Amino acid sequence: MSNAAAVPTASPFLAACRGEAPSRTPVWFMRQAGRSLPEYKQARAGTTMLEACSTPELVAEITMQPVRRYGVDAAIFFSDIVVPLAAIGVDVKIVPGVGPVVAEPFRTEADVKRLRNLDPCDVPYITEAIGLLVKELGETPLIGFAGAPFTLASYLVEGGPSRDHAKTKALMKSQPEVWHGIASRLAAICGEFLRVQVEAGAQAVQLFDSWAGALSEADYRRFALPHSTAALAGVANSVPRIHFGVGTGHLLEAMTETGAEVSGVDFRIPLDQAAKRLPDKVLQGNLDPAVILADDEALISETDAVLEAAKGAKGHIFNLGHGVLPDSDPAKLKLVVDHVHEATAR
Ligand code: 1CP
Repeated sequence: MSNAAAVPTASPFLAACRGEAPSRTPVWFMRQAGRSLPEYKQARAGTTMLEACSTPELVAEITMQPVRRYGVDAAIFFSDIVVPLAAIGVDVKIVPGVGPVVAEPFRTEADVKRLRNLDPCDVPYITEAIGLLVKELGETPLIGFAGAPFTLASYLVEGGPSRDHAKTKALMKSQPEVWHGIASRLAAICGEFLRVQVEAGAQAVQLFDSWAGALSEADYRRFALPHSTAALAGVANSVPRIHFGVGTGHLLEAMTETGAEVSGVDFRIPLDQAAKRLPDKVLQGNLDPAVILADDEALISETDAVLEAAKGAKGHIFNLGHGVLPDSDPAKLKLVVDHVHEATAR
């Protein structure tokens, strides 16, 4: 059963995802919900991140905030990559200013069994929040998301955020069967988490493999790619799938082997180069998020440079090359949205 059929192709975002010609270049921003918006800080006051993620009215409100303020062409569901892990009973907290912290890291054969499958009944608040959003969003599509198995596993194995992912890599090399046990269970959890969101009405999904760039191509192919492919298979032939990683210039081609329709490109690879390497893919990206902090003249010229570089691509969804930085001025993000829309209206 696909929800995509009911969606008007008038959506520039969905048209671009499908490789059709949109009425203008669509734009949305990774991490557009939360972070820099004053109305977000107000809505979140006194609530922990995971409490907020399991409160449907709050999730719907925070998801809507950037849509109202910026007029972006898609909403991204307000949640976090660790929400499905918390939902199956993993003791994970999101510590302000740090990120996800896991009380008992996963490093042994016995730990593999601590990862049970996700059941839709574990996340009723996701279905409920998306139900509220689909009504409120009208024509604007909602993007559901999940963390890719490698990125999620890195939090589980390290116990929290890590620069070098050393314990994760050591586990892969010394106990590959434990690694594949953890990653394959995570793939099933991610796939189900994406499926629940699509069933509830999400019209596209993004798989965030934020830290995959830490792997060599050979290690990516052996330890991460099969699990990301399995996660994305859960929603194949239903909605467009976007696949994104940071510092993954050396993995661009390998990452397309997951089958995702859209390749997210970070700000380190010019889109014209990405287009030559991936002629069959719609590209998403890739303004450096730091440029949002530059003056208006630089911001507009860098935005134009991204639009120009994307001209050779099969299709283009304008975005940042990674998430909105916390110090970003909302007025600058609005300026970018308006400029992309005006410059590309057909
Ligand atoms: O637009 C949005 O903000 C949508 C919601 C969203 C998304 C898509 C959040 C809310 N998190 C994410 C994805 C996410 N979470 C990723 C992938 C995207 C990326 O690379 O930016 C990752 C790696 C995480 C893990 C995570 N959760 C971190 C990063 C820690 C690290 O390793 O450096 C952090 C800081 C969080 C907490 C979090 N998630 C989201 C918010 C608004 C917050 C801050 C919570 C707070 O203020 O307490």
